[in-house]
Amino acid sequence: MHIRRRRGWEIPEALATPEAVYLSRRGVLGAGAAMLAGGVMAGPAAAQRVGDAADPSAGLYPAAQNPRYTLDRPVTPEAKASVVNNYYEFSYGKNVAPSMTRFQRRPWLVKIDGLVEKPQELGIDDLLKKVQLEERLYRHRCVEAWSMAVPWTGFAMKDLVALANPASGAKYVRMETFLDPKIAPNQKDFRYPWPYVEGLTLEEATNELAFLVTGVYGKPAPNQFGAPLRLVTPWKYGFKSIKGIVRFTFTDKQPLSYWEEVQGAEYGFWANVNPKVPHPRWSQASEEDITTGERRPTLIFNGYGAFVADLYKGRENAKIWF
Ligand SMILES: Nc1nc2c(c(=O)[nH]1)N[C@H]1C(S)=C(S)[C@@H](COP(=O)(O)O)O[C@H]1N2
Ligand SMILES: [Mo]
Repeated sequence: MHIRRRRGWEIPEALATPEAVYLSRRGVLGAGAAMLAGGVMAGPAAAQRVGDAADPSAGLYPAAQNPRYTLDRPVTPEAKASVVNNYYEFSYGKNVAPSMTRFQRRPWLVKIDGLVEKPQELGIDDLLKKVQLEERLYRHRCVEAWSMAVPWTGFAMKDLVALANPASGAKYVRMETFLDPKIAPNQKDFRYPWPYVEGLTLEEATNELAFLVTGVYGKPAPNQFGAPLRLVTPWKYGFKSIKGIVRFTFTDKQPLSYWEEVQGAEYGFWANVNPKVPHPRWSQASEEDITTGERRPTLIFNGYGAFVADLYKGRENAKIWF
């Protein structure tokens, strides 16, 4: 006999009202983006060094939405999500964009090395030609106990893993953010171990949820979201979702991640969302919606257990929760 249980991604999307507003705006955004792309094409020099306003990949947006990933809450308005960010290289506060004036998203080289068939280095626009962009609506839960819901655009991380062709000994992917203190002022702050580093097991990296993000809200991601390439792992706390990635290293050793190095007693490698395991200094039982201020109960694996719980079978009592 079948007992049909609702799974995380089957939560009715009808609850997501502002999303309808956002979707109806997409047509307009798309047209604007196409015009920008035209402007960039007109001047080859401009296409090499671009900031927030123009992006040579703008013509790839908006990408089709994958209906498999639905929300149980409204999409966070872009105006809000754009001013509540974490990007320590630029600011220890939440409004990061004003500190990113020197950041340039092109040229942007991505290195793939370590235990791979053949190390490669490719420009972000060449990488974009090898993958299929899609839009996904994901919940986003910061370890600081706030949350939002974001329409990300990107590609499945398993496609990058396939491109890398890791050797049989590879067990982890280590990711690194760019390092340039002239551009990111806080990288001069020697209290912190720059560059930002994160890591996933190969099983996690090839799980369908692991998403490499290039855009948000139907257009190339504004700088503060981690343009031109960042990770999103929605079942983990937000600090796992490393921004401004320039390097993927396949390795047999568990990477030491940035926050683990800063404060290992409070932040670990796994960082799976669990309402029952408090941070040493605060509860994780509930979270605050950054738009409405409403508190809602936090869900185990941030509500994505149907996708990822199997990855951790038999390890529920291990340190996989921080
Ligand atoms: N390179 C880098 N990546 C980073 C961070 C950072 O400070 N530097 N902050 C992390 C944290 S704590 C969170 S919650 C998310 C925030 O992503 P958002 O600004 O898109 O909401 O980015 C993560 N990625
Ligand atoms: Mo975070």
